[in-house]
Amino acid sequence: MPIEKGKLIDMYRTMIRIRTFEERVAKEFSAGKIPGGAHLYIGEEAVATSACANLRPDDYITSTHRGHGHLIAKGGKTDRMMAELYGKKTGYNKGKGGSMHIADMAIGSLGANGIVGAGITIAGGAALSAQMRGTDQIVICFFGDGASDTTRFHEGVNMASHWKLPVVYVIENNMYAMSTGTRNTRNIDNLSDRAVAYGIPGAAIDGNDVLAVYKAVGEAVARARQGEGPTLIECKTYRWYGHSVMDRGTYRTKEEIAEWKKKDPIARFRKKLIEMGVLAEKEADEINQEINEETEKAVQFAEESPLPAPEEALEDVFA
Ligand SMILES: Cc1ncc(C[n+]2csc(CCOP(=O)(O)OP(=O)(O)O)c2C)c(N)n1
Ligand SMILES: [Mg+2]
Repeated sequence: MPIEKGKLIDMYRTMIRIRTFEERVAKEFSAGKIPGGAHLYIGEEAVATSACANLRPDDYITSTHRGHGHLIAKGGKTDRMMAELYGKKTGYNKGKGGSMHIADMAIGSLGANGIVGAGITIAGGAALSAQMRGTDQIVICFFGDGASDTTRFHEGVNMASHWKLPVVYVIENNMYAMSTGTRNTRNIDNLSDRAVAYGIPGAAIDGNDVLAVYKAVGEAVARARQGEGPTLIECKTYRWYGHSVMDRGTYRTKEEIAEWKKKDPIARFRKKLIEMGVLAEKEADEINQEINEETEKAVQFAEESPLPAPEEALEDVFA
């Protein structure tokens, strides 16, 4: 089914929003404004954007340590995100969580997570809850190539398969887990082949192709919603920058990075939308401008917001 024009433009806007937000995060981190750190998603924007474009507001996502893109794609607000990264009281976690802990139950975002692979079992729990409550909500579970080697992957996918839970597993294979290259640590070309072991469908796709991701995830979402169980989709992509903003990236060659930048998901989608007659160059530039202004406002909001008070430190904790 063709995707309507407004939706295509929204997807383009979301990708620009993710990239612009993160470019600013990198800049403000270098300026000493953001404590802790952050893991940038730049280069992988097509995955979260097109996957989430298949969801309803009441569906869920689970995210990772590299979570800004997922949250933005599910409808997260960049001003509250930026405030959280700045450690300000107006942030998503009242300034007490930072980049790796942002969650927003109101939009079904069950949280970024510093524990690699932890979202896989959380997704299973959320999907089981939807199944038991008899809703047709589904969960998209994002995780990396590295996470696909953890026990949580094997336990979580097996159980979800057996119980036919409404989950779509999206592996973001960005070719590295910290400094470990995917190709140096596995004997299979496609991580999605692991689906066979759990008796569910699996597919490996070009994760920098917006429309390919949209279609593959769309089919898996429909399957999950109809009660037919999970699917494993591997999106092959690349992170343009270091593992985190503190990584100098000495384990990759300049040539490899340049090669992947030629496959820039945003530039490709922009070209495609212009060819399809969905956007004119000028309209695409206007979207960039609009998002630049929005991001500037988000930074201003973070700058001007107060820090949490010391006596609030023990609020919102379990013990
Ligand atoms: C359980 C656990 N083991 C190890 C780490 C340290 N660690 C943080 S990110 C990461 C690599 C994750 O790689 P991948 O799943 O491919 O995600 P990517 O960073 O590439 O998006 C590791 C090993 C951790 N945070 N949690
Ligand atoms: Mg990875």
